[in-house]
Amino acid sequence: MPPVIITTWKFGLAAAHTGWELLAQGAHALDAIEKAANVTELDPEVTSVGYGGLPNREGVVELDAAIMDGATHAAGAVAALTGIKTPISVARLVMERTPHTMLAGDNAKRFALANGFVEEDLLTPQSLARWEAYRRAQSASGPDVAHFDDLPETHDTIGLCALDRYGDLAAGCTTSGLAWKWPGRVGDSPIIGSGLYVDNAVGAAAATGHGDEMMRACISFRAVTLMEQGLTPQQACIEALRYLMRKRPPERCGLYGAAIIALRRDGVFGAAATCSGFHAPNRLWQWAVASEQGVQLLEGVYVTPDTVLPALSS
Ligand code: SD4
Repeated sequence: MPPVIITTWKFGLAAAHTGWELLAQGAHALDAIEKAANVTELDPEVTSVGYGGLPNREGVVELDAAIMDGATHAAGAVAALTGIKTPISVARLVMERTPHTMLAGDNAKRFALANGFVEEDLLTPQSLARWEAYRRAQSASGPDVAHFDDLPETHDTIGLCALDRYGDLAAGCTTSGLAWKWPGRVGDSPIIGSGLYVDNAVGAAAATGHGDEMMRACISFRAVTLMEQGLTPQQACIEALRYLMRKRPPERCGLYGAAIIALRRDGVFGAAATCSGFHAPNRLWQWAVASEQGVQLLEGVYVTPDTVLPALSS
């Protein structure tokens, strides 16, 4: 089986590259997902994931992450984790060393520290300066920032799906969530079925965007289920978003961005995003693919509730 890894966003290129190198050397999909996600988590320039991620409204970086193994259907997640740079690796240990699927908050940190992780300051000078600017704007203009999607680079998750040479799939998701979120807010990313889902017999999916909307529609589970019903990965991504927009129409619920990537067990992949939130020149829906054909950055497709499904071609 020729391996392939897909990731959300342009900043996922480096992760895709690392994941692909591991897969090409014979790594299992689960290991490729974790190590690839770590690349983004540790990059201080990525302001929406791991170290350097923008904090909550009180200036605390709270991280959500999850990982899921197609071979065993096991999953692990952490929510509102503070002080640990690589939350997806903690999520993996939740999967492997506890009888549970998710640990949250201070007790997730206690678990991480007990398992050898080191507590570190996740704020960079840049993310601290942006939080201070947000605070100044708040005191000047009023109580709340309602439209997260209006703000550049205030959120974006790296979601990843991989297929290894043994025919096994895995998926991962890691994020600092929405900048300036309420303390304790948990988004879609660590929720199995929302931020990610994988069924080795079908395929994998991972999501990014406004989690408070997306988690109401379990869109990763939906995309995998749609593939199971015979839709292509591209069709499944489009249809999962059309479902979300039927239930939560942007004109009624406010503009929000939502995007999803999907990888079928035979290596065919697809992706889609809502127009609202993800099509402005400074906010294109881009995603990365790494395979034997090299590492590519792709854009689109953009979906509205009226989008017609493309013909079933692969
Ligand atoms: C969240 N889904 O916490 C994440 C953020 C994100 O593009 O992916 N934004 O809601």
